[in-house]
Amino acid sequence: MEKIPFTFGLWTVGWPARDPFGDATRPALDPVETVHRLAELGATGVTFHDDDLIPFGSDDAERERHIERFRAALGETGLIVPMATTNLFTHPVFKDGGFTSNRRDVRRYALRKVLRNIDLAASLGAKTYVLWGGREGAESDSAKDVRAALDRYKEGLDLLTSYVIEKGYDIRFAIEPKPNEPRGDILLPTIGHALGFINELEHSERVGLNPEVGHEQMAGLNFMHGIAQALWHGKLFHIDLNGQRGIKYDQDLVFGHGDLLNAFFLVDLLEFGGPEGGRAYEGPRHFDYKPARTEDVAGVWASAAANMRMYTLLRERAEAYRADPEVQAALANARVAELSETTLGAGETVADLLADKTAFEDFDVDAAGAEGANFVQLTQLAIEHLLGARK
Ligand code: DIG
Ligand code: MN
Ligand code: MN
Repeated sequence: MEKIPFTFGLWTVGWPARDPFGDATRPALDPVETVHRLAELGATGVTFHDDDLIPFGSDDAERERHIERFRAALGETGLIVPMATTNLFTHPVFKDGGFTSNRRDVRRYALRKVLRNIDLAASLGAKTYVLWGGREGAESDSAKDVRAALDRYKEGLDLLTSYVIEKGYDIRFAIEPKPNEPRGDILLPTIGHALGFINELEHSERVGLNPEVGHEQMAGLNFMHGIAQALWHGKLFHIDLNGQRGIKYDQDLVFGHGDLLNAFFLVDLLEFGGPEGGRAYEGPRHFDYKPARTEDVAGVWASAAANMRMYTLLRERAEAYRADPEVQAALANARVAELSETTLGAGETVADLLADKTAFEDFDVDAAGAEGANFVQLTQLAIEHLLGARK
């Protein structure tokens, strides 16, 4: 089997576990050490926010030193940088957002900060640039003119896409939706909102999605369904994998440590949902998670390994599920493949449909309504594979 392209953000394993209610429980991690440790664990790439790599406020000489150390570590390990992003959420200047701050001067500063990191991302070979608008939002409905905010968001995206096109960068942008936290209400809160917004952009072909498991689940949504729709639109440019246990604060758990069954069907979709049963998504399997605040540094690396193990085990289980003759029979019983048949036959017109008495006048709705759908058996079989009760 080809190597699964697992990637991690520097900020994930490097989280010192400071939260709104407590101090850090772990020391800061040197990005160079992270690169080496992730390579040892089997990751193929690493991602970063500008400030993860270059401390905010560094002068040019310090900036270059941090970048050169990072490049050297990449060279020594062979790790790649598929994605980069910008921190537009930590410094107080962004307390009302970056692209959609009410303050014009802050919006201009935010765009400059992104443009600078896009240049670095391009020099490192990144193909995807993520935009998580964690501070783009409001707590007070009177404080943010949402239509004006969307105008500014569009203005920002149109500027950035025009910039990468003019520079000839092989970079696409991926919006990462999230419904709330740290803002009371974040703009572009779900995959659906972001898809609608992308349609209005000048270079919409350069803008897609970076959905995160827990963020859709914080909104009570089915993440696998969201990914399926993102794929249907051709807009799954990247993905943030982690775990979430219900509608609560953003837990950023290890992948699969939340809704395990949905994680199973997500991996099944990504790995086997494509043409001829191949991959539906070829991009990085990127983990954006937080090692629990309770863990020490050894626990951090164990949790990083756990993400990859969870994905790999779920891939194995999904492969066995699809190969199981009983599953295949249950899928046929549930008429799952029939949904892929067009409702009208080739060349059939509305007139033909109107003339077809079996479609309406002679259709036995009671018999159809009485027929069992046989769906529960599919879930049972999936869980039995997950539990190792079936091979
Ligand atoms: C949080 O889920 C966000 C930030 O960590 C980052 O901007 C983005 C990158 O995947 N995810
Ligand atoms: Mn998250
Ligand atoms: Mn994320």
